[in-house]
Amino acid sequence: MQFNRNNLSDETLIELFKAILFPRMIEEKMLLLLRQGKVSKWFSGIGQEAISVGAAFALQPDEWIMPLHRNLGVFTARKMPLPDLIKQWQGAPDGYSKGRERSFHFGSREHFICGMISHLGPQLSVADGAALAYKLKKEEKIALVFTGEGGTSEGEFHEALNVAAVWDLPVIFIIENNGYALSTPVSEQYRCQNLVDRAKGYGMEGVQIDGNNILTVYDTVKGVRDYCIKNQKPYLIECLTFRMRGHEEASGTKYVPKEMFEQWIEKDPIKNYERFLIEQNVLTNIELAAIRDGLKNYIDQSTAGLNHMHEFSSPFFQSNQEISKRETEEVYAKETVSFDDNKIKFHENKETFFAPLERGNRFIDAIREGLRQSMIAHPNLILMGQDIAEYGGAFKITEGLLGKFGKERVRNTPLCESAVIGAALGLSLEGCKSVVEMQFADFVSVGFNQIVNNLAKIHYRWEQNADVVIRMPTGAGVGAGPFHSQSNEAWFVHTPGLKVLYPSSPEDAKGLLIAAINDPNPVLFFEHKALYRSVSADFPEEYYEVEIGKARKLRVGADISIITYGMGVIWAMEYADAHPEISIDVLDLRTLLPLDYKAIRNSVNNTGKVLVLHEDTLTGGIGGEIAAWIAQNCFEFLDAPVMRCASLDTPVPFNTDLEKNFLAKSRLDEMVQKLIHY
Ligand SMILES: Cc1ncc(C[n+]2csc(CCOP(=O)(O)OP(=O)(O)O)c2C)c(N)n1
Ligand SMILES: [Mg+2]
Repeated sequence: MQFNRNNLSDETLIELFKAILFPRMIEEKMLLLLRQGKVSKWFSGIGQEAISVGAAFALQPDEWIMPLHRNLGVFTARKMPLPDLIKQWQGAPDGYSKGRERSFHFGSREHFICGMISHLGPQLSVADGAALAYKLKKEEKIALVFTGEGGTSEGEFHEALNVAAVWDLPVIFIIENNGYALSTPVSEQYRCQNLVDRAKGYGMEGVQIDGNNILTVYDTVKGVRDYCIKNQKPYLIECLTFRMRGHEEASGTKYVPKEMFEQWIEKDPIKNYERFLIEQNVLTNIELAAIRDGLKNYIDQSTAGLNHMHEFSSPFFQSNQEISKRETEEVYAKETVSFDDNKIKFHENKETFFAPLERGNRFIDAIREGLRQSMIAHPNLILMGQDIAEYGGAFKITEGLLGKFGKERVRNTPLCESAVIGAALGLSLEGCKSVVEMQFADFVSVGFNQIVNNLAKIHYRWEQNADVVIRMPTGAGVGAGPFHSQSNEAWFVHTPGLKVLYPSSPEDAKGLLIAAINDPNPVLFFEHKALYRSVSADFPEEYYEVEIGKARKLRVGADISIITYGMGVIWAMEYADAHPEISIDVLDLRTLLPLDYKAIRNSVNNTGKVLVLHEDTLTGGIGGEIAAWIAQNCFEFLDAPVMRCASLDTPVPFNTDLEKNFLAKSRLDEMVQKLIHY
């Protein structure tokens, strides 16, 4: 192995040596602790340390790194105290993730390390977002993200590299090509000669390097960092290396030919570097031994007297109730990460803030106005979506915003929902808010993983908020067929960590959208397409919030309650107007997660007969949840079973007659009559 010290001082060479040796020695100790049941299983980075350490050293300490499961060297290079890391590996309640996450699946704002989710690829897009924030704030920084060669087969790799290239983002993508993805060798993973060849296809530069040579890694990443900052471009680095242990500790390596180990042990990143330092007289054998002893002592001290993993006598755990209360509360963020207002400039004078509306009082105008005022209120708010800039979006909601706020903040995106939602999370790391427009709510399925696994869980896992609103033009009744008509709110209501809003009037649409943007948590904001231009009603001009989690009583009645939301509200009110002989209590939920149980109880109490109405299909719809809650909590008020009126359990049909039959509205009268006559 050829080492080139360039003009690195002896001190730097020695510092790098200590930094590469440290994770190796920690892992050797971890093997013992694992056998004693004192730490959990992890993914070994033995043999690959030069990449984690070399890359982390080439960055400034306040530049975000998105590591993966094999990157202990990143955590140690960022100087996370070993005793704290050990608590994390023990699942201790006072560890980085408070016992909520496994080995390396956590992050730390203090160390600018963004924790991975198990799905691997999503990290790549999050790095895009952090890099976008640097770019918008004109900071001379890059984000750096790791992937294994297996992870390069994920769609997210393609999406994230493409977005980084199209948006000229200063982000470094590092592939750690270690020969295997679990048991799958590279020959069963990809067909191109070298993974770095893909850089060209994305329109970015790339280089393949020896990932076991720490000086090569350090020097390359340093140079590439300068390039990315100067040219405002991304870069792909493929590091060739080898995984010297099983996929996960204790999972075996039977599938790896013995010769491979023999070949790669010769290329061990530490032994070779050590030899080089001795040959160059940078270190003597005595000094080397002293470094080892020093690290060993520190590791021994940090691990002395550890409990068995299951033996916490923790002051944190008092009663089940207290644990549950804290656990559920901490799923959501209370505050947003602070942001320096001066970094992204206003494109509109604040005086125009309360300028009178020019654009009428339709549902669509209310949403646009909510967006416009929020863009002024938050200079750190970025809008992203397909065709939202010049074109104004598929429904023209964002029309005119580009002219007021500029192309940096009103961003057309390539066709890649997952990368854009991941990038939105990356923006949050740097204190930026974002609103992502789905062209149709149906298309959120290809960004689903980022929402339900990354955005939704991140605050619970390591206290980072995801300050993202996802706008969802939803619903049927417009003859648009199975993939432009779905109601998919129930997918998200089932996911702790999200908030789900679904207004039915212009006033609520504007106020709830503003509240959603002000809220530091990820919010799914459903907008029924058929309401955009069909519903008009005055809404306040000022910048106001409608409180999240509060239902609205639209009509007080004594015979039956209709509990509903979205288009269901329009149907219920029409029905009530057309049937003055029935005294109907109508409750518009407005927020589906969290539900307003107090308002629901009130309505049940008024009538004793409840119909839950929604456009979504019946099975697994929110109606089931509400009905179950009422049965359990309001049984004494009930004079009839809780009934549900929902759309047919089929995809949404295209033909207008079929669609009419599909929709819940076609069964509303039947269900009301059934309930009344029960
Ligand atoms: C979406 C997804 N599919 C499958 C897995 C299971 N899995 C975890 S790590 C891994 C192999 C990853 O290989 P590679 O990207 O080469 O990284 P390495 O483990 O070699 O460092 C697999 C299949 C996963 N975590 N996520
Ligand atoms: Mg691999």
